[in-house]
Amino acid sequence: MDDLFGDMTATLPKRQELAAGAILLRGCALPHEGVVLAALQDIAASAPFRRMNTPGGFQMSVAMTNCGDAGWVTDRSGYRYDANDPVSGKPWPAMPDVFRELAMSAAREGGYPDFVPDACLINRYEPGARMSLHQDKDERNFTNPIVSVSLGLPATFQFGGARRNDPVEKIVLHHGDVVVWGGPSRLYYHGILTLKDGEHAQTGRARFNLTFRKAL
Ligand code: MD3
Ligand code: FE
Repeated sequence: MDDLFGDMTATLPKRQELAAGAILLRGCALPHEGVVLAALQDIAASAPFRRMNTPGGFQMSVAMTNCGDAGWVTDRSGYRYDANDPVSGKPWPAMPDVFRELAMSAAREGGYPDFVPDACLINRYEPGARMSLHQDKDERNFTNPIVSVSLGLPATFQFGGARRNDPVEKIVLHHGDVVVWGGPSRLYYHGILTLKDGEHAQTGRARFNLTFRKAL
């Protein structure tokens, strides 16, 4: 193993099973924060963050963009993956190698050696933004995990079970934390509580979350 991330298995990050098949890798992205944030800036320069509208007609408080072969979008007609950015009409920016490598390395760590993401949804939370309890089910094959990378301000993440009314647990996700959501947890309800104000040395008054998916 001689790739950039090969040493990640040597320096095993602290791992914690949050739920069946959900593995938290604390600080897993910290060695790569610089290159990841630089790549994120490049993506946002060609596909700017925007607050999308839900099918129900509400504007999301979280601003989003995407990279990869497909990007998650929502508007009055529904939720879906699209190869093109609806704002520019052009394909989403390519997924940077450092993104794919980070996601694959974490997935391997979490027990998914075959995971190859084709989509990365990038969420930007400013103070006051939140994401209400939902399931991620717009992807074609739920045997693939989702890998999430948190950067910047901390946020309280909320996750329940397979049913909306299942009891929820809360956990604070910090800069550099990575979670692999596979197995039963893949379809668990989850959300992010209202982001508190703060200042982060790398991201300022914001939290970014990257979710790597196999959408197609
Ligand atoms: C559990 N994002 O983009 S990341 C989302 O922090 C989303 O921006 C949140 O929920 C965020 O859909 C949560 C953690 C996460 C991501 C995907 C999951 C948890 C998940 C998919 C299934 C189960
Ligand atoms: Fe989600």
